[in-house]
Amino acid sequence: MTQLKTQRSATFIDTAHVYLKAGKGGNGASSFRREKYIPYGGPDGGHGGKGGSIWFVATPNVTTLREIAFHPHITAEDATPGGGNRRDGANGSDKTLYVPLGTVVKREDVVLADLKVEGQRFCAAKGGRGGRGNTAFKTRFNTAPKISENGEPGEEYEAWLELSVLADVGLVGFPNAGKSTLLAAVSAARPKIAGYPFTTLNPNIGMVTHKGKSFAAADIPGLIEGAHDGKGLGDTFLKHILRTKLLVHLVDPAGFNGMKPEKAVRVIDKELKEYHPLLAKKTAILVVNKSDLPEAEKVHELLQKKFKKREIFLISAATGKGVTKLLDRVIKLLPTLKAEDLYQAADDNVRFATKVSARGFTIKLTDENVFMVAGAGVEKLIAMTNFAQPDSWDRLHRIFRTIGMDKALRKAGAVAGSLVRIADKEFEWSEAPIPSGKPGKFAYKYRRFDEEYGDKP
Ligand SMILES: Nc1nc2c(ncn2[C@@H]2O[C@H](COP(=O)(O)OP(=O)(O)OP(=O)(O)O)[C@@H](O)[C@H]2O)c(=O)[nH]1
Ligand SMILES: [Mg+2]
Repeated sequence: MTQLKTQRSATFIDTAHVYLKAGKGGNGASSFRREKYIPYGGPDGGHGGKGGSIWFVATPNVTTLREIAFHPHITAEDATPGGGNRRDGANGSDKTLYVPLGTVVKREDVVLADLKVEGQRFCAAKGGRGGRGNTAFKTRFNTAPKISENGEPGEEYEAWLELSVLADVGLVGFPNAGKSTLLAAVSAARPKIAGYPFTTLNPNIGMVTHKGKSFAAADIPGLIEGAHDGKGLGDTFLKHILRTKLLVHLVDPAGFNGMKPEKAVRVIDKELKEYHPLLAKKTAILVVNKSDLPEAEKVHELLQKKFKKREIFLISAATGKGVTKLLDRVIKLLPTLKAEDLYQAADDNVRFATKVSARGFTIKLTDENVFMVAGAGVEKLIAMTNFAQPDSWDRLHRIFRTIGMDKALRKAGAVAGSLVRIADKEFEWSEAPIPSGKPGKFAYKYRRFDEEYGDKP
């Protein structure tokens, strides 16, 4: 934690909504060796390169998500296609973005990664694999394949990055209790301090060094009754202290807006608990601040009576009285406490839809009588098929038959002339059987509907 840099009261952008698009794999090539004196040179089409991936790396040198929030379109480089003479395409370069320690990456509310250790890397969007060149499709039966795959598209989605500050100690309390004054007294942070409520609008973090030990303390805006529900500056900042190990709860002996200190303590306790049960479980030290005020001592005694089980300190953040004793206690307590793990990052296998097999697909009939086929596997297959090659069409038909799509379509009511849509491609489904190599077997012919490539010859 000691690597955390002092965060002066800069605007604190703590979420970023980003669009990730990893690089597309390069297309494979279909080519044949053509050389003098070498008749019937075999296929020599190289494979496409691998598309670049997008990585997030945790570093203490960055403290906000500001940069990323301002440049939300994040792409990694596409790969280049393979060529003749077995030349493989070049890989696209990866894109690496540095994020602050404590950054959580989410996709549709699923936590993908929780980056809290320096140097921790997370591949947020995987580049597409390169399409295979026709060398890969050579078999004993087809020594001259005119089939090559297109590159796989890179992973693409919208992600949310969230930063919850990794501080060891969280300063909480009503507005005006002196939280910022205390942070300024014990660290190099220079938060705004003033004699009115809600002076602090954004969290501040400061490194405290005391008797050779260091820890990070976060000062968050004051809480009021109903804060967990969004009152005042509300719950926006409570998440920053979710991961702290220790709470220092500051109490103003003058109370707040006519509320007595004892009630004020209970209100804050309740707000913390309502926001998150974890906050109620954290060790919390009560600190009566402003001991230079005449009523402070009495309030301290009263609270000691009312909250017998709790540790209660009496300090003056302004004069420094009692602060050393408080810090002595904090550095003694910290090593005995641990921060809870808030998130369980999702399994990698759940994340990469590209690992889904082609067999999983659904068929839906739309109002316009189009059979919509959906499924990560079949969509990827379509993206990787080179529709300019008749042999690739045949290969697609064979795969469709193998995975049971013909059967499923017929069962769903498809007849000759029915339209079938998969990803961005539309086909005309024809019952007319065509001979398919092996005698006695029939293939169902999918015909391209649009004009881009013309019909299958
Ligand atoms: N007399 C006295 N005044 C103090 C002491 N500590 C803080 N104050 C004053 O209390 C007022 C509020 O202090 P802040 O540190 O801004 O309080 P805060 O808890 O950060 O308030 P918010 O940011 O609004 O939540 C300021 O006028 C401080 O000068 C203290 O020990 N003694
Ligand atoms: Mg403040």
